[in-house]
Amino acid sequence: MEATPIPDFDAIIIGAGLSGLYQLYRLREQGLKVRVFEAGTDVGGTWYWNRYPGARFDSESYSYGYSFSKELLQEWEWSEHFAGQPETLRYINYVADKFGLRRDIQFRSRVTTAVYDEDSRSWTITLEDGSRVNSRFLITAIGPLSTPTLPNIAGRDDFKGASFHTARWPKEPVDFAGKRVAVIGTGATGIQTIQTIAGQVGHLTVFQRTANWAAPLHNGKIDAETQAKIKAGYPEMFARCRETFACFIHTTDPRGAFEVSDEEREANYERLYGERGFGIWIGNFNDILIDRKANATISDFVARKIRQRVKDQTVAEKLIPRNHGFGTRRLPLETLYYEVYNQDNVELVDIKETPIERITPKGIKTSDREYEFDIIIYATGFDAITGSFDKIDFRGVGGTRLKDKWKRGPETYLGIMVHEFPNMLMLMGPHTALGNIPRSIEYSVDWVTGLIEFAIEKGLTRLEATPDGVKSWTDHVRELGEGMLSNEVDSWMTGINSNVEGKQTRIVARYSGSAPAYRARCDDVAAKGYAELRLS
Ligand code: NA7
Repeated sequence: MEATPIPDFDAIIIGAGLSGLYQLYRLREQGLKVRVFEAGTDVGGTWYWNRYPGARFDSESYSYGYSFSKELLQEWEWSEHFAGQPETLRYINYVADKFGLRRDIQFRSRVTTAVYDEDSRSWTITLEDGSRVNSRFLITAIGPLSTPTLPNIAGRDDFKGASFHTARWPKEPVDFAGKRVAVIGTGATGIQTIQTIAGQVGHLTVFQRTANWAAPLHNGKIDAETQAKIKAGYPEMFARCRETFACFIHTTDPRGAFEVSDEEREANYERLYGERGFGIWIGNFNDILIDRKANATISDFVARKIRQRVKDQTVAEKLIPRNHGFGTRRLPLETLYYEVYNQDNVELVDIKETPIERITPKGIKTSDREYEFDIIIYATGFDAITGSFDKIDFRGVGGTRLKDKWKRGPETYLGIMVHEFPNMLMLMGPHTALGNIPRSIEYSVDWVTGLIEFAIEKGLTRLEATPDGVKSWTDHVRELGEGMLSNEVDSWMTGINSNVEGKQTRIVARYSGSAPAYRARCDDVAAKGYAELRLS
């Protein structure tokens, strides 16, 4: 009989972003042989790729960093309440250097296929250059928003000027001075880009298909006194993040919007509109995201703010969303975004009124006229959550393709495992709690590490989710989504991407229960010796 080959590695991790780096750190701590494969030329994932002007946190910096190392927490100083991308990338590099992570990361290495072999109970991955590597465990750390999509508009390649997708921004600075610039897309990315470049360009034209609700970020520098308080208060702050619904520092108001008087409600909205960060979204009344009438009160409040901030009322009306309520899509946070439209050199084109017909060599042609540009910026988002899985050909038991298995939407066990894909573990895959993402990452990585440790201790070489386990988790995730207004709206959170074939039907791609409930469920599985899994 032929000897079963010994895998090259105990674990392969795909991706050197926040998830992949921490997973590498934890598995190395266990003494395992691990290799990370990363498509980019350096660490950082989302923060490596998204170098567009104005890219920045919407979570408070200090609540976003890793919490696993006390030393790191004390050494690193965030300069702003919401750090910009360059600072965040510096931070991630600092972490990689401090813990010597780079030596186990292979850069410029895009994984194209991952195939499970039953005989050796291992995964073989193939890289773009054709090389192959084999491992017992395969961990995907490929990010929920990492496959950018360009708009499906005819003539994109005809444009003679410069064009960029925000998530593939060049490392060299782009000079906007005196340039005629177009931005297509007004999601969180488009809004950050627009407000940042509006003061640098010659002329800016924003092509908006759907207006999005946005609220002020209220960023600011962190002074020495606040810095000291932050450092002293880390344990309490992380404890708080563990208790809140989505791991942010903001706690949902226990009251409903109609449990207070009209004056009190208005005063509360006014206070939240004036406070830093996601409070107006996540720290608001407990029914604004589930009750239409409650939601209408905050939507009406923010609409009034837009009308006050934008001078031309025709433009203001175009910027007020009509097809969804406040907070039912991911809320962009802004800094003087609405005021941009008071500038003489900025124009808003509503492409529902005058649709884009094509990109031309000179610019963009709508049903109304042709606009000429030097630069076109595509802030058109991502093939979210499942998109990065679709790009790798994952083959499980008997050659089963993950893409086929998930044709009608993802089916997972705890968002971490898939039936017929033994020893494959997903970080921030579909059906997990996202929220303040590094908090969710640290939990998932610790859970996955615990499972691998358990397997090694018990001499187990095959871990698989059962069909029952997958069905019950997938049903649970669907049930949790019922009644959430966000699940009745088209957005990346409901798996919609107008530019990707087959992504026009809403799916439940995210776990929308509370993070503490998610952790309690996963902790229980671990405490019971992972008995819900098929182990051998
Ligand atoms: P989003 O939020 O998906 O926004 C993409 C934007 O691009 C949105 O305004 C889209 O309009 C617009 N878009 C997409 N395709 C087209 C075409 N073909 N024509 C015109 N306009 C188009 O992506 P972001 O990058 O802003 O943010 C993603 C997440 O990253 C964000 O939520 C944060 O969590 C970080 P639509 O609304 O679909 O009509």
